[in-house]
Amino acid sequence: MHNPGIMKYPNSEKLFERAKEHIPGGVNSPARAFRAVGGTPLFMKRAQGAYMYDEDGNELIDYIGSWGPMILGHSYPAVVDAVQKAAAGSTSFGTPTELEIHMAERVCGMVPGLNKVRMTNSGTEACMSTIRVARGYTGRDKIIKFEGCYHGHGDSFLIKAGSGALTLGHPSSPGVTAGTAKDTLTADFNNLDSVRQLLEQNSGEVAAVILEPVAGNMGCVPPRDGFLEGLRRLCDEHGALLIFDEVMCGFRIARGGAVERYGVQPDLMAYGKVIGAGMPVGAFGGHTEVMSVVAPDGPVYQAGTLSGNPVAMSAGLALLTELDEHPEIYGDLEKQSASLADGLMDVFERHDITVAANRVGSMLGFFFCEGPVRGFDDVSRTDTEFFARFFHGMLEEGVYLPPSAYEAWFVSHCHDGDVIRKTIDAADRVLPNLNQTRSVR
Ligand code: HOZ
Repeated sequence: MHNPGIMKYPNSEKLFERAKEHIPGGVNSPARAFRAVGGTPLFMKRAQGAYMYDEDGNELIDYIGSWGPMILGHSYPAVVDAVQKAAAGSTSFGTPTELEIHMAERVCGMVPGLNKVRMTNSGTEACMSTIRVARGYTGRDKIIKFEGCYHGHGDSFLIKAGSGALTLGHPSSPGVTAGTAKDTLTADFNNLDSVRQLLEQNSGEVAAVILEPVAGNMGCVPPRDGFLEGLRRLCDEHGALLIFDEVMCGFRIARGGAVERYGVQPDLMAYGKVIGAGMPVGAFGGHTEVMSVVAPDGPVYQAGTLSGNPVAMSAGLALLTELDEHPEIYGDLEKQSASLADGLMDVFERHDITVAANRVGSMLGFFFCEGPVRGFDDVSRTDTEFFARFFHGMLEEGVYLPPSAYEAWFVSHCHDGDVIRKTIDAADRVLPNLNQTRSVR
C-alpha cells in the first residue's frame, strides 16, 4: 500500500498514536480511519469555506464536507453566529422551545409531502425510528433494504451495508442477532425485479422498503429512470411503506431533496446532519396519518433528551433558511459540480485511466472500472488499490478526498472556479505517476 509520506504530517501522526490509547482504532467513526487507503488519518484543527486546515498547518481542499452538511462551506457566518447566540442562552433545556416550531415549519415547507417531523440526534436514530414507525403502522416485522445502502449503524441496517462497514469488509456486522437479521431482506439497487420477488415471497410481512434514493454510501449511484416510481407502485401493491433515507441527499440535490428532484412521494423520510448544518441532528417525518402513531399521539415510542436541541436547531435553521431563500444556490452547485466532474473526466481520459463517473447535483462518485455503475455489483468492480494511490497523490497535492473508494464526494457552494481548477490541475500532476496496473473490467 502506498505510504502517504508521513513526514508531512508529524503532528497528526503523534495525535493518532495518542488517540489509539483510549479510542478504538484511534477514531470515533471507522469511516475516517484511513484503513482502506493506508497511512495516518489527518487531525483537523479548523475549516473555512472549501478548505480544511490540519494540525500540521496543511491547507486542504475538502471534498467530504463533513459527509454532506457543508453545502455552503465550512464556518458559514450565519451558522457560526446562530450557534454562538444560542449557546449563550443555554446549551439545552429539556423542554419545548419556539425554535423547534420554526425548524418543523421550515423543513415541512421545503419538502413536498412532509407534514409532520420529529427531531432526533443523528441520521442513524432517524432511520431506526422510521422502521419502528413503519412496523407499528403496518403491524408487520420485515423490511427490505438494498445492498450497499447504509442507513446508519442500527442493528437492522448492518446487513450488506455500505460506507465504513463495506470499506472495512464487514458489510454484515457481528453483534447483530440472528433474530434481527432475519427481518432484514436485501434487494439489488436499481433492480425492481429483486424487490418484487422479495415482496411476493414475503407477502403480507414487509413493513417497509427503505433506500437512499441517491445511494451515497457506495460512492454515488443515482436511481435509474423509473426505479423510484416502480418502488412506489410495488409498495402500494403490497401494502408496504416506502422510506427515503435522505441523510446525505436531503436539502442538497434540491431544496426538497430527492422527493422534489425525482417527484416520487415516499411515506416516510429520514434526514441527518444537513438539518443541523453539521451539528448532531437527524429528523424523520412523513404524512400526518403515518406519523400519528408516534408517541405521545400514538403508541410507537420514540424519544430523546437532546432532540430539538437549541444550539443544533439554531445552526440548522440558519443553513436551511439560506437554502430556502436563495434557490439560485442549487443552480450554482449544479454548474460547479458539473465543471469539476467534466474537468476530472478530461484529465482521466488524457492519462488513459479507466473510470466511470456518476453525479447528482453536488454529489459525485468516481469508480476506477468500466461503467456504467448502477448497483453494488458494479461498484464492487472499482479498483480500490488504484483509488488508494490516487487518494494519497491528491492528498499530497492538498486535496482531501473521502478516504474510501466507496464514499461519495461532496461539493460546496464555496468550491468556486479557482478551487475546482486547483483540483483538476492536482489530478493532472498526480496521474502520470500512478499506474493503473490491475485489469479493470
Ligand atoms: N454516511 C457517512 C459517510 N458514508 C458516515 C460517516 C461516518 O460513519 O463517520
